[in-house]
Amino acid sequence: MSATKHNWTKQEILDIYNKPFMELLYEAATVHRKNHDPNTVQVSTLLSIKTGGCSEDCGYCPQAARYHTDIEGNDLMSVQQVKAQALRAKSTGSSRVCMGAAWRNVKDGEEFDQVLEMVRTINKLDMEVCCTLGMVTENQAKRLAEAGLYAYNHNLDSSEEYYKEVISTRGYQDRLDTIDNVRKTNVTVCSGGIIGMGENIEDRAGMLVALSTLNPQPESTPINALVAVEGTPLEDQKPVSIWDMVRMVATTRIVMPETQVRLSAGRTQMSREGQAMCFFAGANSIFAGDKLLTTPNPDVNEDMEMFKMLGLNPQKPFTKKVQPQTVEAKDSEFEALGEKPKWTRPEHTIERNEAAKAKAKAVK
Ligand code: SAM
Ligand code: DTB
Ligand code: SF4
Repeated sequence: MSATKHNWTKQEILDIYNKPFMELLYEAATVHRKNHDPNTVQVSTLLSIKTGGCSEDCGYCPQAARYHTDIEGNDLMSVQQVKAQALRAKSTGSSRVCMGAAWRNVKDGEEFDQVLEMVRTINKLDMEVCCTLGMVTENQAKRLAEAGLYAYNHNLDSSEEYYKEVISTRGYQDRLDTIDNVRKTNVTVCSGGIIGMGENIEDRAGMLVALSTLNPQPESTPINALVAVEGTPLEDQKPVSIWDMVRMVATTRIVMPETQVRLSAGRTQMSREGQAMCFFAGANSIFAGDKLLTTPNPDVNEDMEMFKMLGLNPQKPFTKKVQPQTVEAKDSEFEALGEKPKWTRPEHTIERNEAAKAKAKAVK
């Protein structure tokens, strides 16, 4: 039986986060070694299968249609394009492809059918397939599972309190409900968040309470440092310090001993020494490839050089869980229900989101 603790309180987490740095690092590294091979790091490649034009108002996101950013939008990629990119990722040592779509939620129809075909195609390449498509219903999660999805990424992003300062077009409970829907299948849950959005340490601890009290805890947890993109409401946020990043990674490792902690967005701002501290503190996954979804990421060759220098090895696919079976579309036991789920729209006013929207209108 797992001894993982599921009743972390905010105070307990704050006490860990605020420990003297060396104590924190030592404790996190000890937990890490007990639960993982410290020289193995899982490598995922992101693929933005549908870029930009999103209806949501997420204050951090360059893909929200209402802000003026200079990203290039794209309709849904073809299955063949996705297959070519997945093969490329595999050849550079990635074990997982994570397909992201700038959608509020999944809608049944041709586009979702195409995504299901992408999942089947990548699973047949013997790579782990992850999707991040916004909110999903139980039936949609089951269809993804049946196609061979390995993981679903759906971030809580911050504490419930601070979430309201960043997004007004959906609520925290929608995110938790989606995670619940994914949990009704054998797809693993990937959920984490962003630091550097102007939140305080209590918010960081609050997010970790929400994640660590899920039972089971997420199988992977991305910790993103905000990439402050011009035109978004958070464009003026100062880069998060490496010390905060290490503290966040270490605390995540301690409260979620078995999760794969992913050092996610923001690595272009980090030195190799900084990243090495994160790996020591328990990070054991990265996004590789010169692009995240729309913003830059370190070059793959540089990452592989860093791995060599640190003696790290990329994790093989399906190390933590067996490969799911793919059921072909014609043999599916689920049909598109065409549901109209009631995901919320709180629509409260967030001043900086309104200001960024007004600025975008003036430019257009
Ligand atoms: N549309 C889907 C959704 O929001 O769930 C999936 C894609 S969305 C881009 C996935 C995640 O990327 C967000 O939850 C957020 O954690 C992260 N993200 C987006 N923009 C970011 C930024 N500028 N800096 C850091 N992380 C970011
Ligand atoms: C996650 O937590 N981070 C990734 C992935 N999950 C989908 C996305 C980071 C996006 C950074 C901003 C961009 O490139 O658009
Ligand atoms: Fe849309 Fe996702 Fe970006 Fe929010 S984070 S604006 S839902 S793509």
